[in-house]
Amino acid sequence: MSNPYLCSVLETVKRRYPGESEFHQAVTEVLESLVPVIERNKDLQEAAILERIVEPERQIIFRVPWVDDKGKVQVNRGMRIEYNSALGPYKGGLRFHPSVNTSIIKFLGFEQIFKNSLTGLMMGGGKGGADFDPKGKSDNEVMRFCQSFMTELQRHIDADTDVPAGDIGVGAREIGYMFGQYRRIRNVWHGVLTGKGLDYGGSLVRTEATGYGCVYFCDEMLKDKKTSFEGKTVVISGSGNVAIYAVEKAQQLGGKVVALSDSNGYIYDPDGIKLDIVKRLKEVERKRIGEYVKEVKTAKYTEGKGIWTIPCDIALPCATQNELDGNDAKTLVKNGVIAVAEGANMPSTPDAVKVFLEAKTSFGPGKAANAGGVATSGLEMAQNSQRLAWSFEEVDRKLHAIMVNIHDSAKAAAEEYGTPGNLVNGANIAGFVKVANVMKSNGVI
Ligand code: NDP
Ligand code: 2IT
Repeated sequence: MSNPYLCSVLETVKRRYPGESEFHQAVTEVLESLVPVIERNKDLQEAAILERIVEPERQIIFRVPWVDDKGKVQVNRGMRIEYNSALGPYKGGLRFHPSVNTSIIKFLGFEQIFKNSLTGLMMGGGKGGADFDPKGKSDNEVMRFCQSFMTELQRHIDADTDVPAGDIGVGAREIGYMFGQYRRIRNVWHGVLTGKGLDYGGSLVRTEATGYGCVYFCDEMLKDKKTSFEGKTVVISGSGNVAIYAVEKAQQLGGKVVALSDSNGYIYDPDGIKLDIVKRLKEVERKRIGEYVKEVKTAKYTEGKGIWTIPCDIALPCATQNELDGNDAKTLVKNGVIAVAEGANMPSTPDAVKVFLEAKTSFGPGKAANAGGVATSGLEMAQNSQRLAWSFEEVDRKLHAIMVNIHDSAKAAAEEYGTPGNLVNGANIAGFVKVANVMKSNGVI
């Protein structure tokens, strides 16, 4: 990085949080994008905006004890990083996955600040989770875990303070159990979580929102290239919430989705993925994606990594961080990929991002391309405050408008600051400027 001030901010982060590689990666990318902003606006340095924005406002780490079905006491580690509340209540998901640690939750919370700012809604940034693995647990075990987790978390959150939602390993079932426990302990009924069931305050389109939003964003990038999803071959990684609804919208727009994956392997269906089968396997039966080939004989399952070797026009990484590296990116480019939009958070490594940008592949970074989920959470909060529920069409129309707006503001910021077409810089800058302005107006806090 060329700017000594930004270098010193990054050094402080690394010294204060040694070994937190995902967190360092996310901060480095944002700071690199901000070089021209800092050089043009000296007042940001005087107000120490960067030193303040990289340090979370509050970090809560807690023990989560629970009893499994065999009567054995289990202990997990829960956390919530309340990162930045300049634009509104802390907002961001909860991740339940054995890999969860402070580096991963801080990287996600940091990204969330800029993502939420890009939505144009009034939401600060936060993230939380636990190193709990819902896989293979009974519903009762998941319920007891969620109740124990919320018994501690409830003292830190509120509808106007911090509003968690889902992420990896946290879907409608987990949100339901956590909402129930919150209501029981606090004796209030309000929209303290988003992603709720439709019969208790959830919003239509929230389930679909991240996947749909990612495809809407990608469609805007394709329009800039005077093309569309129609007739394109699409590869989507993951087979969870984001991936499933990215498939649905890509298919609605005329794309042919040929592959999906999970952490064990990937399926390839040259005739196009049959989404009704995937939804049943994943959403109802909670099975592995490999089971698909038992029902669709023309499809093939391959153990391990390798989904990015499948030739495609459009790639949508929708699984997890750093799932697509420099070599994968080179393979995709060699095979003629024209657009990559990140449904997951930080799925492309820095090397991969470099390859895409150099090859002039249209590249939509996660904090812009996957903002549809949190944006629709913002719409859920608005409906809860009004005590009203909007129609599917109305929420979808608002989501679409937000995604178009995010694309256009990232594109405009990239141009304004001298890197036209670079939506990584554009998203980081457009997201940052709003938060920085509020932090300046609100004084040193
Ligand atoms: P789900 O838990 O529904 O699905 C996650 C999917 O990713 C599964 O197919 C899972 O496979 C796969 N996956 C998870 N970890 C790994 C890993 N280490 N290696 C390979 N595959 C892995 O989560 P979501 O679909 O909600 O989340 C997917 C991504 O989207 C995450 O990066 C999340 O942060 C991001 N995101 C989610 C939003 C939302 O609204 N849900 C909003 C914005 C971003 P397996 O079953 O084998 O673990
Ligand atoms: O990464 C994300 O934006 C999410 N997991 C969704 C957060 C939210 O509050 O809906």
